[in-house]
Amino acid sequence: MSHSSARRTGPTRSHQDPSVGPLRVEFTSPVNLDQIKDQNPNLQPGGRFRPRDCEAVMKVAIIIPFRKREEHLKFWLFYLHPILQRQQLDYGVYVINQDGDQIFNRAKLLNVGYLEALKDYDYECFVFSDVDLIPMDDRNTYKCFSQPRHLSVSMDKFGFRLPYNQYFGGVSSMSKEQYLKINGFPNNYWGWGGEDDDIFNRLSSKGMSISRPSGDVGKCRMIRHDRDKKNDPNPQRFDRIAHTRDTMHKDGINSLSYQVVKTEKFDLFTKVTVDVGKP
Ligand code: UDH
Ligand code: NGS
Repeated sequence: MSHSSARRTGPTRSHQDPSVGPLRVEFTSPVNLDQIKDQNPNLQPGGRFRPRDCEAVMKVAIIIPFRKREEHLKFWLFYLHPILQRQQLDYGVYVINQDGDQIFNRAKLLNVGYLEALKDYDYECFVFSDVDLIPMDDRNTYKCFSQPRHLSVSMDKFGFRLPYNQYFGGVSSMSKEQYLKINGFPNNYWGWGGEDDDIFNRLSSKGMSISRPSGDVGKCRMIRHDRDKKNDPNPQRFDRIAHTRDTMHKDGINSLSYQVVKTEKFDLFTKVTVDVGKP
């Protein structure tokens, strides 16, 4: 089961290959939940896993902000469960589903995911992932590092490079300590854009730097989609990110309020449906 014993033999691999390296990722034929369940017999209810024959690398909660993206979630589960198991993580998958039809609030959902996952288990690391991003190399380990990690560094839609140096969107990870040091994430970015830049500002204001995999290992694909309803660009985002340092101590995990509507343990993930309110 050790990574070091794995050998890379070619540029492309199937996601089921036990060794590490580049993976073939495509979204042409749909996948179904029963098939994914059959292919992952070692999962525990709620989308939990821990390696049987060795001590896990880390206890990781994967938090996915979500609303009405069922097809994307199936691809995510199809690709990620085998990868996360090969990475020997003690992990759980939490889909944080925004209830109702108010404006979407990605960062607030991530805050909810942090707290709700901790009610389940003593997680030490949190990976925050958009539902439509799939890594193309399983050496991109979904764990935490001594500095906050940006994992989706080389996305197909940006021509496999960073769109800008401070970009922290898509998939990132933080230890509990790193997350608490910045008072979690902002709760008041309603609609699209800027919340990831606010998180970057929080980290840099606390003297942290961003750790990243190489461009090669950090390659990933985004499932193409149209703009969602109720997630139009937030006109306030530029003003907000200009003031992160002034607002971050009163807006974050210490000011988070929400109502859990229901928590469901499915075979492949735990779904927390939550009312996060409105602007
Ligand atoms: N998300 C949902 N449902 C929504 C909105 C967002 O699940 O209605 C989640 C999902 O995990 C998504 C993430 O929030 O991956 C980020 O939101 P986003 O997909 O809106 O951000 P992205 O940058 O798309 O991927 C922006 C609009 C792109 C329009 C492209 C037109 N060709
Ligand atoms: C920046 C946004 C980020 C966003 C990034 C990539 O401009 O939130 O583009 O967007 N920041 C602001 O708007 C202030 S993307 O090309 O993925 O749609 O993540």
